[in-house]
Amino acid sequence: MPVAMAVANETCVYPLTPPGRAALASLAVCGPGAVALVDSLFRPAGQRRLSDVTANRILFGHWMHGDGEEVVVTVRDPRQVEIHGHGGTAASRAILGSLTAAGAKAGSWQDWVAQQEPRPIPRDAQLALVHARTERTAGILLDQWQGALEGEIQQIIRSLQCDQLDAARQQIDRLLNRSRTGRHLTRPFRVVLAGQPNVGKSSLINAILGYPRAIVNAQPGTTRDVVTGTTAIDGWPVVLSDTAGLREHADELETAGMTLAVGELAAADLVVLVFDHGLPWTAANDNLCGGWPGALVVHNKCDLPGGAGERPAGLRTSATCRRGLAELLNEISLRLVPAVPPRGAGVPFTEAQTAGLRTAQQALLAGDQRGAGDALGRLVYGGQRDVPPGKA
Ligand SMILES: Nc1nc2c(ncn2[C@@H]2O[C@H](COP(=O)(O)OP(=O)(O)OP(=O)(O)O)[C@@H](O)[C@H]2O)c(=O)[nH]1
Ligand SMILES: [Mg+2]
Repeated sequence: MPVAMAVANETCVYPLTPPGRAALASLAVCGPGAVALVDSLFRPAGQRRLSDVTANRILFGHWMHGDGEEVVVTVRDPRQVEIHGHGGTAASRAILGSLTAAGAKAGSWQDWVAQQEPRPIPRDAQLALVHARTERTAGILLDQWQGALEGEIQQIIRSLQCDQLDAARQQIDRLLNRSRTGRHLTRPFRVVLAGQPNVGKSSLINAILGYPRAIVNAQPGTTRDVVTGTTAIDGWPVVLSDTAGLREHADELETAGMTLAVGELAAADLVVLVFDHGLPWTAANDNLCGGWPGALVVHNKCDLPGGAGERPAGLRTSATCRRGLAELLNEISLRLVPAVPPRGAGVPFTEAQTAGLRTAQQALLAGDQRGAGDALGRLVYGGQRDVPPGKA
């Protein structure tokens, strides 16, 4: 394998902390020449040289010269050295530049993760973790890093090898049912509030976000653009979109806002249709409900006496009196994630994992046991490794 050999014989430097101002900037130097290379550029403050110390001993010193940048350096193992300096882009760039000038190849932090973790699913979980916005989503990704999804897929492969096809099918279905949640571990859910003008959409968004993100006014047709706010609901990352009120006889500007609103609705993970509890129920309201049958219906302004007419079931809120908000958030959470994966459960969190599971599902449906095993094996072992063949 000449390519793999070439990589194994290279000495590479990877920035481990993001560019920008921070307290610390860390770099890793990996490869057969790591210790010698860093030793040639590092001036320890004490007597001991880097090549003399045992693994994980921390040495303080300067970079390149006695009056160079202050750094602490530690040898993690004979092929890996870490350098920690003051945060800030210039200092870490200078250290990186001197290492590449001395022969190291520059890589990205993603390359470093890939180099440390050859197993595709734990590797991808580490890469995905930087995009987790809440503790809850980070916790689920940490489970995947620790082998939750990998373990469940290996279990399915074992089921296939033992001809337990029903069990394998159920296990695949269970994982696929969690893939929608998995997709949103790194990408927020999109929840769009829509309804007639003046029903209190902007007021509700502001009440949920806890600050006046959108303009509220007694004048119908106040919101024209799509106004978004990012928050977490029950630990799930959510982008809330406030949209222009939808009505039949609108002026040109309002119509442009409504076109934007409809685009936003089409891309939503959840539509919340807001109605004015104080106004009579209308045929236009029925049309809105018919247009988005899966929407969550909210009757806002429940502090006002109910308007005439029979209205569909829905939550009652008052944005101005802050009533019914906890119930609304609870219902949004339930609609977004109806079945919360148990702690430690496998959750597919990339499109490739979901696609691989679907391929396996289809292969099983077509009676192709071996094809299903191969698709699952590629997820666990990557493209190069041979998967133990199934019995079929
Ligand atoms: N009584 C009462 N008034 C409310 C409530 N929520 C909003 N309002 C009032 O209703 C009016 C319209 O509120 P907005 O939040 O601007 O309504 P909107 O649906 O965003 O309106 P457009 O942007 O025009 O589509 C304002 O005067 C609000 O103070 C509520 O729960 N109860
Ligand atoms: Mg508005």
